This record gives sequence, C-alpha cells and structure tokens, in this order.
Amino acid sequence: MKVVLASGNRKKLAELQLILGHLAIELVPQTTFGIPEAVEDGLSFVENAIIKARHAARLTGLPAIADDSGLEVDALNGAPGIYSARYSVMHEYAPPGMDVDSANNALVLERMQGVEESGRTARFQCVIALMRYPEDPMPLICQGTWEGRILLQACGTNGFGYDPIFHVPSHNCASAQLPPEVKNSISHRALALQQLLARWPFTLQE
Ligand code: ITT
Repeated sequence: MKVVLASGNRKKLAELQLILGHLAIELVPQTTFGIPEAVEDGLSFVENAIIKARHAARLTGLPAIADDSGLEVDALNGAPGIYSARYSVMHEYAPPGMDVDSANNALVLERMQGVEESGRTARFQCVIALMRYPEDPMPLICQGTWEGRILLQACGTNGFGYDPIFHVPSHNCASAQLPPEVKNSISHRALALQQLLARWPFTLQE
C-alpha cells in the first residue's frame, strides 16, 4: 500500500522516512506527485497538520501523513510556535547572506538576549496527522514534545531548523550536535511517530 508524506521540507521528510522505515508500506513524498504546498492557515499545530494531510489525500486519492511542528519558547510567550518555519520572514528580519533557518535562529537569540538560564526553557512540538481518505471524519492525531532550553549561541551542523540553538538536557549538547540516529530516537517527531506506529494497524484497516 502507498501512503503520501505531505511535507515539502526535505530534511523533515528524511527524518520521517527514516523513523517510519519499519512499516511495510510505500511512503511517497508529495513532491513526487507535483502537489503544491497547502495553505497553512490554521491557528494550531493540530489544525495545520490536518490541513496538510487532507490537501495531499485530496490531490492523490491516497492516505496521507502530515507533520506540523515547531519551537515554543516560554520567554517569547510560545513564539515562534506555528510560525516557526517563517519566523524571521514574518518579522522582516533578513541579515544579508543568511538563509531562513539561520535568520530564524539569529532572531530567537536576539529576542532572548538578557534572559537568564532559568528563563530559557523551550520545547519542540510535533503533531502528526494521518488521514485515511480526504473526508476522513476521524483523523489519527499523534503528538510529541521535546523539552530543552535556548542556548546563548548556535552550535552544531546536524539536523535542521532550530536544532543549533536547542539545548538537549539528556545529552548536554545542542540538538544539532546529536548524531541523526540519536535525535531520531528521542525527538518530538520520534515520540509522535512512535504513537503512530503503535496505532497503525487499527487505523488503516478497511
Ligand atoms: P512542511 O509544512 O512542508 O512539512 P515546514 O518546514 O513548513 O514543512 P512546518 O510548517 O511544520 O513545516 O514548520 C516546522 C518548522 O519548525 C521547521 O521549518 C523548523 O523551523 C521547526 N522545526 C520543526 N521540527 C524541527 C526539528 O526537528 N528541528 C529543528 N527545527 C524544527
């Protein structure tokens, strides 16, 4: 059986495919079908995950999995949150020569200047939605949270997004300093996908 992975983010897709590799199904990225990105106009991770999965299921006629995720920083009242991918763009923060991920990280670090250690708590959130068909009235929703802190400066080159500024207490390093197999066993995405795997046989039965 084929299932569409409703994401256009290459690095996120790689993590999803690696963790879901155990499933005896064919996971096809939505880009293979030439599907345009969905308009993510929900106000929560759950809404956006459903919007993206429904969009891909509609356009392919196949079951679809979407991941909506982001960084929640307590000292910034939960920002960048659902706007994590476009945080710097929304704030028109674009230092010359910086890619969007680096600008996002630089903006969080700038806004966290002067915040002491105890106030630097943050977490990654991940919601995975599985829609069996476009009109699925009961999408399967799985969720994972990964607690950490915002570092004082970016470290490491692995992963993507905010990994260089996210301190992982269990390993005392930045998420971007973790080998991929370690991140993929403890991250917000790994936790959400573990739930998906545990509930999988029931959700796709006809
Ligand atoms: P799709 O919607 O196409 O899947 P996207 O990157 O736009 O790709 P989201 O809207 O879910 O996806 O935004 C997720 C953003 O949150 C992502 O671009 C990163 O900035 C951040 N993020 C999510 N998971 C992360 C992780 O594991 N490590 C670092 N940053 C992460």
